[in-house]
Amino acid sequence: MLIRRPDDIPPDEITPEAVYRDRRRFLGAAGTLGIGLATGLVSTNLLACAPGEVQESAGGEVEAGGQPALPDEVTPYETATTYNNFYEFGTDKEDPAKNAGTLRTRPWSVVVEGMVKRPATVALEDLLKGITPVERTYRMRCVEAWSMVIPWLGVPLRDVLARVEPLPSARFVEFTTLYDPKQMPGQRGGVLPWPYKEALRLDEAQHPLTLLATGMYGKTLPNQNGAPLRLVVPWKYGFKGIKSIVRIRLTDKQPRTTWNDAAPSEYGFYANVNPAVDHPRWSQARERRIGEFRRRPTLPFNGYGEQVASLYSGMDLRRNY
Ligand SMILES: Nc1nc2c(c(=O)[nH]1)N[C@H]1C(S)=C(S)[C@@H](COP(=O)(O)O)O[C@H]1N2
Ligand SMILES: [Mo]
Repeated sequence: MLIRRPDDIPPDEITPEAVYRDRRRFLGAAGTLGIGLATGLVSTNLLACAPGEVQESAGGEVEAGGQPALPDEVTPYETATTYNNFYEFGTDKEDPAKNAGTLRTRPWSVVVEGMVKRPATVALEDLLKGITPVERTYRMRCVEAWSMVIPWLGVPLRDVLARVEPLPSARFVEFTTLYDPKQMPGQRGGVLPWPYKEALRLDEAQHPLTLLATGMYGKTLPNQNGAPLRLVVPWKYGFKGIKSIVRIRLTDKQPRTTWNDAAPSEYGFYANVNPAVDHPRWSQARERRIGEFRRRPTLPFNGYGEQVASLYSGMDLRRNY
């Protein structure tokens, strides 16, 4: 059964009619000015998180006319499944859709280990059995300054954690992607240290917005999107959303994470979406919603601040980026 919770993008925010009319008018205006398209093309060339030349559009942006938040429309399925970051299958956006067919997602087992009362190696179905699935439509903001809106299917990570019972000493949760260069050709090269790893603080992992996704758009997760199990943390940059998870480990020490290891000055552990903290090589103030021509302002915590900002009270979010 699909349940919509209030922490989704509220349906009236997905396409409020008045704003939608406004937006069409606005897009029309941008087109007439002939600058929206140029901005879009520049953003399309953003290289993935890897070191490389990233160009900021040169003064071609139009402000949102004082409108605080633009409407969110669900990104077309075709787009969300053909424009991907999944370096295990190549570094170009179209590579995962072309190459991820070699990933065998069944059978799939997950190791849950470390500081838990009930460590286990279980078939994915058993890990999730009995947990009420949810459907949540979330904005997804890549650190490369593009974004989408994706309806996920999955379970709250907190429900899975409750099942394995974290010990009182546990403070972090680490996730690991499958390592198998036969199935994942990108792992034969050294573009990243393999296997891909990510981690959350335990309270972030237990936040009700945090999902383990098994599907999107009402269907099973396509391989290129991280089948059969991927993390979704909507207030953080997309690279925290680790794909094809085989291991979940609870620990008392902050785990190392792949992008932070690869480029510590560019990608932090927290990676909360923050328009006020630029990436060293580009601005994070705006983003290109895939399918739109002009950039829109990036929202603090990707628009989920009301729900999650309290997790970070008292923390310096410039230092803990
Ligand atoms: N294992 C693994 N997980 C990963 C990545 C990756 O390269 N390998 N890329 C990350 C990045 S940078 C982003 S933006 C999202 C992209 O998810 P999507 O392709 O489903 O949109 O996946 C994240 N998870
Ligand atoms: Mo990303």
